[in-house]
Amino acid sequence: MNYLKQFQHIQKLLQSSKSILIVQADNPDADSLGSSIALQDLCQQLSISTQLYCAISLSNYLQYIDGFDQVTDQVNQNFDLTIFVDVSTKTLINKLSNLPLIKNIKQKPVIVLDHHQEIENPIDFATVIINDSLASSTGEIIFHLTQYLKIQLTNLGLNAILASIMGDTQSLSNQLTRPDTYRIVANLIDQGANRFELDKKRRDLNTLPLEIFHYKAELIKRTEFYYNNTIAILVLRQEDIVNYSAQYNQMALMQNDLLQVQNVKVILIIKYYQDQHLTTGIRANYGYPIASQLAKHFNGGGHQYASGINLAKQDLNVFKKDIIIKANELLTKIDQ
Ligand SMILES: [Mn+2]
Repeated sequence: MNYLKQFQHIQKLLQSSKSILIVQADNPDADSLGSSIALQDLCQQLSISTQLYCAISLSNYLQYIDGFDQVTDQVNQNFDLTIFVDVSTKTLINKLSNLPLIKNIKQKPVIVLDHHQEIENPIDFATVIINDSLASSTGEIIFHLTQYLKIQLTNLGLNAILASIMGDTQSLSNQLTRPDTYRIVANLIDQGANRFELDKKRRDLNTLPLEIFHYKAELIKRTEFYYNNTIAILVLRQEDIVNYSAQYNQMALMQNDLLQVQNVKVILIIKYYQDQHLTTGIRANYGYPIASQLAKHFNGGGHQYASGINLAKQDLNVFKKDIIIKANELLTKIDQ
């Protein structure tokens, strides 16, 4: 995708801004965090002040990314431009949509930078949108923006983009990784990013407490398999979320192992909250790119191999039955 027109527009918007609000969606991850920090670094070079906002508090597993502490859910309303990173659907800014802050955001220019494939309920109040599903990550788009603006990021910003790319490509191993992704990573490292250090920090942070190791055994036992073991499904309840989610992200804990189980093609990790709201993380194995389609069927979104759903007021058993049937339908289509 050629971003020239959008970049020209973004450049103009940046030139007329003194203070920018950078917003992550309700599903913050390494990409949205890395993108926010990189944009903050970019803005600093332009003497623009920034506030990094996320309505949801970031999971501790993201602490390996320097700049983690910059993100807050308390902002002052004194900004003149908003940039949404790694999101282009209103469904994933649900929390923000119910706050007075959204009114202020809508009265001023809005930039959306994203790379998600299936978009339901798009952010319709944006001034400029870049949504490139060929980009490995939003961080990659921001890398191109820095090149276009001829801005030299500091090592903090360079490492943040690297964290974005590594996060969304699972360390350059999944289908989002293209030749260009390697070139960008090489370029970042040339400029001073340090992959070894970033990886080490992430591994050190993600060492398993013994309690989590034992909890993992419990989750393995609780995982159900359907349709000749092609679909693995795990339901997490309020107590799982309260007792463990902040300490260790269950998807990160389980996904690699579940995707390695013989015959498994898609995994579904459902978080069912006390108020009957639920989220579902979907991951698919290579050759079965159904994740975004499956999520879309339930008003969610994402990529071919990784996506998510976020729904209010659901009957768990009905939802579970529906999603298993729909997943099987999509898998069967591929195998026909
Ligand atoms: Mn992303």
